[in-house]
Amino acid sequence: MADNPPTLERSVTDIVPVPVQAKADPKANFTLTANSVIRAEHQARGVADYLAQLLRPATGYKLPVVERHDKGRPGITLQLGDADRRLGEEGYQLTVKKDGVTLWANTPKGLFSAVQSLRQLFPSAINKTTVQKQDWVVSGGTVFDHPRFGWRGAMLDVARHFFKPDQVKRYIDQIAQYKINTLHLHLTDDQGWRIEIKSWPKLAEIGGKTAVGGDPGGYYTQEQYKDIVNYAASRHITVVPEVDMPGHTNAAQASYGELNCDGKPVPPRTDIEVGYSSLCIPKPITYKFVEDVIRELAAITPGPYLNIGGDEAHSTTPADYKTFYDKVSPMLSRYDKKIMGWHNIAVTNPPTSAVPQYWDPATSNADVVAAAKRGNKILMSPANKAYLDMKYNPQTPIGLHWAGYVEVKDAYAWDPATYLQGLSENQIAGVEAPLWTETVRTSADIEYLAFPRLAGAAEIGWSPASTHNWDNYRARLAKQGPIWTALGMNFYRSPQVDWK
Ligand code: TNX
Repeated sequence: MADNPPTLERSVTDIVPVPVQAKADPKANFTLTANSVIRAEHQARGVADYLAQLLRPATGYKLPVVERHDKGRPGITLQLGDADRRLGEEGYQLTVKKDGVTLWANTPKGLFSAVQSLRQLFPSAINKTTVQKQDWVVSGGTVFDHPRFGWRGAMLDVARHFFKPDQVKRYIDQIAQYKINTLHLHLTDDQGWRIEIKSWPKLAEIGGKTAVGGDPGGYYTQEQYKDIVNYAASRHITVVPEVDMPGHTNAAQASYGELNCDGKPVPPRTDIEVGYSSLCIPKPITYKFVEDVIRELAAITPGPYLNIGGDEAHSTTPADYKTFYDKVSPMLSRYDKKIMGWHNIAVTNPPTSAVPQYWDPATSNADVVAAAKRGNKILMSPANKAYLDMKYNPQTPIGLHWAGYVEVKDAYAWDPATYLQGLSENQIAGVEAPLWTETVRTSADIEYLAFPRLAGAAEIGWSPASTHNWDNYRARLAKQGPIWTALGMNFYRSPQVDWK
């Protein structure tokens, strides 16, 4: 071994999202070898197996998961419980020393966060799926880390374009790297209905057939949806399903004539207009339909929230909008779920457990501030900062630009706690980065728009405001590029970042 420690690709101070505290120690680098083990007690076994699965393909090592007190061989120890209280549920401590790595957290979720940080301390080639002949040196040092906000989300619109379960899982794995803990699935819209509802089978059979521009549609059976939810849970990600209403409902209205005031099904639509559709507010069957959907969706969704839409209901009068939610909002608690919805629902005086998601670029909104004063926590997704479907610049081949061009710096340079006038940090649930898919057709398209901007949203949601610094961020972001390349991911090589 050489006297000088090797220069590694990243150190603990390069982690994205940047940790609360990190201290690099190049003399404490650890080398993973064919002899290494992963030590974990029973309840940390799931995270240990996940870590082993991440490290085995590229190293070709066995990396057996053994009992925590099995001290025979060097390796990575997952220590669960009795960690610093400031770490909360999702925080962790990470120590890399010459003789081993220790991850310590109060919960398996915290250990999972630690694993995501640890991955970044390995050479990027650790992410390849075939055996690489090289040394596996982990950057030495210590990390003490916990999130600023509890809700750090990504949304995928599977309605405008349909993405198969494997594509959704691929995205889940990608967002998990940045400690995103919520996946909001936009399951229904004018152009497609993507979830099997057994009591209304034509929603999927007819409404599932279409997609934007005449592209192939599709839908998830309830079994497939549950499988996605379980996969997300294995990555400590909670799924929030959205059924958009009372607008954005053309696919449902094309499937069932009874959902229209005139009793006739509307023609399916595959263009990208918004604001023309509405459920028929006076008809009782509308509420039978909504309740059936909520009941079935609640039964297959273990997470606490269902998203009941509420955006751009331009064809529903304000009075009808209020009538609609007065009937629909109480349904959620009947099925033991809390409401998530677009911020427009703030005018309907939802229960304080509801989370309105703020999407407007405007920096003031009296209705949302009033909801926050009543006790609702607000999820921040201002379109000019957080929307992953906005083009980066006029040359970006896919994406929209109604909220402006959103370069990597724009997506990073904002503070969720101060963005909306009149709100303060404790009124914010967190940050979500939505990806609408009018122009997005493939996984490569998803990745091109989400990366690098999703990493920025994740850092804003996780890291302390005091760490916010563009120059520091862009230098760390540059070092994520080789990881994405090793993972076979597409990403936008923004000229704002000096990619290695
Ligand atoms: C607005 S903002 C929408 C979506 C579109 C998106 C495109 C909001 C809650 N709704 O229907 O897909 O813009 O960027």
